Amino acid sequence: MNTAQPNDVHAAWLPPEAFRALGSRHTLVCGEGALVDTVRHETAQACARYGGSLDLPPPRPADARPAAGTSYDLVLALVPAGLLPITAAAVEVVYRRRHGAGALGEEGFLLARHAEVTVVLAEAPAGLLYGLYHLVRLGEAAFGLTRPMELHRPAMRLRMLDHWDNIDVHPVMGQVERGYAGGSIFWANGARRADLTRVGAYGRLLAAGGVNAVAVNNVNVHATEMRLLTDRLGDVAAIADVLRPYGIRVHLSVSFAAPVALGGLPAADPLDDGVRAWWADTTKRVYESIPDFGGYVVKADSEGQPGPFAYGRSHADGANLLADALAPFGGVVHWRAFVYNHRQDWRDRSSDRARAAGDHFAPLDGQFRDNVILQAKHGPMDFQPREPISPVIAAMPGTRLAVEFQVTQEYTGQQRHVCYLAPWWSEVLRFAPWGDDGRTVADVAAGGSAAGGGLVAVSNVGDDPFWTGHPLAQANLYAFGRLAWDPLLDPVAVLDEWIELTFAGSASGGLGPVRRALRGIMDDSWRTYERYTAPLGVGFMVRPGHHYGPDVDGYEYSPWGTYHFADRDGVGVDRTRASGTGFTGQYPPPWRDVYESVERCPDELLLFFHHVPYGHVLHSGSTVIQHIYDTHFAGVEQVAAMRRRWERLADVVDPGVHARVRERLDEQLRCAEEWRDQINAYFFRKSGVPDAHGRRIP
Ligand code: GCW
Repeated sequence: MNTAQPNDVHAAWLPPEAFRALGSRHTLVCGEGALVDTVRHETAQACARYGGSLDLPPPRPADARPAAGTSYDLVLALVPAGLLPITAAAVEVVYRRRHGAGALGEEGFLLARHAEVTVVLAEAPAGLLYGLYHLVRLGEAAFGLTRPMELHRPAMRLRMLDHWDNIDVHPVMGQVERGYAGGSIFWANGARRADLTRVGAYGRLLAAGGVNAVAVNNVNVHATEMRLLTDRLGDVAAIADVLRPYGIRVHLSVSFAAPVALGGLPAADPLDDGVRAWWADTTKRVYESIPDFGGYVVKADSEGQPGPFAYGRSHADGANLLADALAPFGGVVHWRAFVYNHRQDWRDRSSDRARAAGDHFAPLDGQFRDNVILQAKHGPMDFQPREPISPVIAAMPGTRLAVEFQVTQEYTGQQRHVCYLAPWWSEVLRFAPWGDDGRTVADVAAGGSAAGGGLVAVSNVGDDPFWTGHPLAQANLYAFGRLAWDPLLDPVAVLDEWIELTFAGSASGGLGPVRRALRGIMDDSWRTYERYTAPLGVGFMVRPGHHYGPDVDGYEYSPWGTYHFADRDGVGVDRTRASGTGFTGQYPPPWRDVYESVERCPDELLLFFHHVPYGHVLHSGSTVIQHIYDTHFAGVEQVAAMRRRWERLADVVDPGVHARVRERLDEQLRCAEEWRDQINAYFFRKSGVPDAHGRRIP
């Protein structure tokens, strides 16, 4: 195993310096298994660099008494173990008395400081690995004088990244669909990469953030990629081998039509015995070569992908077919709820893309097998910078639900713009669909007494030397894992963690100036992005196809169902029950009534739910038209300020990183000005209402 970075790659959030505190200690690691070996390996490397030492205790009988007289600074131990030194044994006794065995679960760990020794205990190997990376995050603070005992367990069992990576370069979408960081780390030019060092380094980064599952290919499954399930399965197994030491399971996107395309069957009808046998047999083979395979991801009857509708069957029939094939091996199927008609008639005002997932899936609640996870995008449309939550999340109490985010910045600046998304995700995760006293979106994804579906996100990495194109976009990948582990974390604190880990030791003059500058640039960057793009939740004013930059009417007369309905009098989509598409009725109370009411609807979602005149007065006191002008002028000024802040770090951070971010900020400013001018000009021309402050609108 090699935890070294490939030479041509920047270290992201685990540079060697992040291991200084750990590496200068005298450490004992107790336990067996591949993930414990990873812990040893990480510790040994850190010690080699920073002068500490690592003890590998010889196996002792289970009834051995605690070893006295040892002087470790740090003990990382899988319990129960009979060989703990006396300090760690004492911590174990307290833990058992307080919590009882099993409280840490498969992935949890405990951190304590006792008699000047830092102790990390876990009951399963993955827990020890997460404990190690937690220590790295804490740095010297892990070795402070006192620390109360802390117990850490992930809120979500499944914390997963989907890759929209293709094996063959797709003529329109390229190697990575919606990828903004170069080619795929898994695939290049029609084949698996021979050198998977980069994949190992990726697995390590993900483990340090808390991610434990990765789907290695695009949900739009094309002909070559389809064969990963059968004759190219060896490629998936090779990737699984490299990710396994980091506690990451591999999942595969499969085509619903595979029995036809790969198996030569006449149809893929989910109720056909031959089709069921084909999936059962094919899945058995997958587990023969990858015993810890995670499962399948399916996009069916969506944007041209095949699905059960072709056979007059429901999505429950389709999902259960695959679930039954996976069940004997403990696998799951992630069945995506992103199903809508992309051949809509824009003249038909009654159809509404926002309704689609709810209309298709809510009636199927209770019909899915236990190992089906219905994967719903967090909003009803498509990863816009502002949407309400998808009502599907609140409509299916009898179904395991996963919430899907988009780390890759398709609609949020494509990794040319700084847009730290964790505050947005945090808002979504904390949202309480049944009102303030009820469960949150995070609670739904985590599951109650039954297992939840967890969190999934579309990854943003590629073979770019900075991993994510925009070096600051790494923070989104890190934050996704952290929020999936603990959705209540403060996104600003997570950003701080990322800054500490990433720039540890490499910033001349200490971390203070870097932290201040990055906080100033990133904390509010999602809201800044929102300000200079489509206003008040209306969404989709982007250029069709590639989705970068402004085009107010780009999708206005298109079949994709993405409209704003601006005319000379007003703008917005009437989704009320009273006079519109009725979408508000998909929410439970209180939101069905809050969103229904033009008075009560939150400003930031007003145009998502209502068509209002330009003179409509917002809660903020501003009119809609003046709000549009003001936010667009302000957004651009904020980007200019970001750029000035970054300039001040010119001699402070790595020159390569500095140059790359500067180049991106230049583009962000150019593009934000373009957005401002197009949006302002468009609405000025439509409405004829001048800016109250007389600023220039072209
Ligand atoms: O956001 C849209 C993208 C498609 C993507 C689709 C999906 C993988 O524009 O490129 O396809 O969502 O989520 O399936």
